[in-house]
Amino acid sequence: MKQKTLSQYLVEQQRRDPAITTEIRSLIETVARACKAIAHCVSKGALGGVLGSLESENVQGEVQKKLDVISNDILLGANEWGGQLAAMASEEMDTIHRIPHSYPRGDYLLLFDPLDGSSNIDVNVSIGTIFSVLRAPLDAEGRDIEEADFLQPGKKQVAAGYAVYGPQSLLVLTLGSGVVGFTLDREQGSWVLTQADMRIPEDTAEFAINMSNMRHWEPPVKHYIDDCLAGENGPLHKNYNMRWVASMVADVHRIMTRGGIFMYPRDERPSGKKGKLRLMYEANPMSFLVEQAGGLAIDGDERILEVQPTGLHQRIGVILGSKNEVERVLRYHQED
Ligand code: P6P
Repeated sequence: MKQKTLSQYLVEQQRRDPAITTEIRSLIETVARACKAIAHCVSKGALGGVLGSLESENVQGEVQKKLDVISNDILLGANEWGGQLAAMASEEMDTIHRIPHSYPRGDYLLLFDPLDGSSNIDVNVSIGTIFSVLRAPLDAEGRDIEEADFLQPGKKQVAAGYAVYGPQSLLVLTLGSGVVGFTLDREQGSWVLTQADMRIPEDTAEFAINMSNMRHWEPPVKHYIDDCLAGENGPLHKNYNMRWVASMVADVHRIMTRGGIFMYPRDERPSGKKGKLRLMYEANPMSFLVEQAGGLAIDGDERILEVQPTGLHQRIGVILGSKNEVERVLRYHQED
């Protein structure tokens, strides 16, 4: 059967939905091309001199890995000249990156975690890129883009996606009408459509959480996990399995593929009050994808996509995945 490439898929989507502008189509193609370049760098590992850490720290106070900076530079370089964007924001950059005046300025804002799961780079465990597309505010015409222009709730996203650099390199994408998956054909150098309509099963018996943080969790999370561990004789009447890759893209992709619930909840430590994951370029894009695939994403109290951001790098508790299981955890938060 003739393979459908990302470009062909996007042209067909544009024909079906005029909201998918040529700017959006070419922006997604550019990001996908950048992810191909990152996948190539990642796959070289020690042979490419890309492993290990730098002396520098990012805005999160985390030691930067060489590949963090390489991936960030690839995304900046690929996306700044095309005319689709007004500005970019990244986990790896303290402030926003405005499009230089030497290039045409477009209507969209691109946010990304260029290489998520950095702690796994040096041990050859799947890592990935997460990206989110917003429309620049109409009142931004004729003035410089400011950080505040990025602070839009996740429900305003125009598109979102992630690439997973693992046994296969995959690209998972939503333009607001469902979720599709592509596999990188390394011989052709193209992203080929391999999952035409990704749907998350509404029920699950598999949870993903870093159990070493248990003593810091809020009571509803402790209560829920205790009930999962109680198994078929416990209040949830089923035996649960556990997974934790410590790469959000890998854990979320598993859930997009076979269901499950992913939890990086806020915790009671002052540092962990709002959680570890970042709202704008991790939680929001992943929540958009999960809900487009029939799942649900909350911070413990409300849908993540409804949260009004207050800072570009703000953190948030994340509980997402199979709809009925996330609704169960929401009830624990409401009743405890
Ligand atoms: P921990 C990776 O650094 C990351 O931001 C997410 O990809 C992942 O889900 C989480 O942190 C893992 O955190 O505390 O288990 O190492």
